[in-house]
Amino acid sequence: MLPESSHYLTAADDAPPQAKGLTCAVGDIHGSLSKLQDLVTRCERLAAGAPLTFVFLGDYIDRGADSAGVVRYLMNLQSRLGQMMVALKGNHESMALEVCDGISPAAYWRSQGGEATLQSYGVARVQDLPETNLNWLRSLHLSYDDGRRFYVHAGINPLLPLNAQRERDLIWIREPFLSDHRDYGRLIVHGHTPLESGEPDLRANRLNLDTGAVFGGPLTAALFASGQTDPVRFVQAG
Ligand SMILES: [Mn+2]
Repeated sequence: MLPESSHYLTAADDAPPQAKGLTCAVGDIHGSLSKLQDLVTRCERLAAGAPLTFVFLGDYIDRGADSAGVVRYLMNLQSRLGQMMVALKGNHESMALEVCDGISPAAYWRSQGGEATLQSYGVARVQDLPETNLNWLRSLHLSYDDGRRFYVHAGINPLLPLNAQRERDLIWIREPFLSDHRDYGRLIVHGHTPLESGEPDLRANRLNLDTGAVFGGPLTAALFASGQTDPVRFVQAG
């Protein structure tokens, strides 16, 4: 057990190079293609040519109408942006891959929105998704640290250091993370737990960007500048 004082990373510990320019973090999409296109366009317009890194927080598929379109759009964006785009893995991508690999039965995932994903691809089984799409889903990252903020799908386990987190917590956790008030040395930027208000939830130690785009809310992005930790503004679509 580490002493409390060294429990979390501080800005000086293993700090990666600070992201230059702007960073745009995008909450849970769940097949909401038109909101995604609209949001990306707005963020690029706001950046006005300054270097802009996109960080997508996961849950691209399931529940919504066009998961196939969302995955294709993000794959194309990745081709265009290269290292200026980071795509994280959500629990819905994880569930789909576990079904694909025979680790989990299909029934639970299908009942959690997977059925809509299969329909959008026009296939009966997740194994029949295009190989390029499955490979892209497998390539997703679990977290991204820009030196001021730690980006994940769901949150972190407050009892573990940021560099020793477990996959299951990063993509599934709600409590005790959501009620934890400790300073982790980074602002935790996450989604996964929809906010009925339709507004992002900025706390001292975390920022939730899941404004329930697939449940009728907007899709939300936070725009960060390199010189400060809290977002400089929010951008919403839909
Ligand atoms: Mn989720």
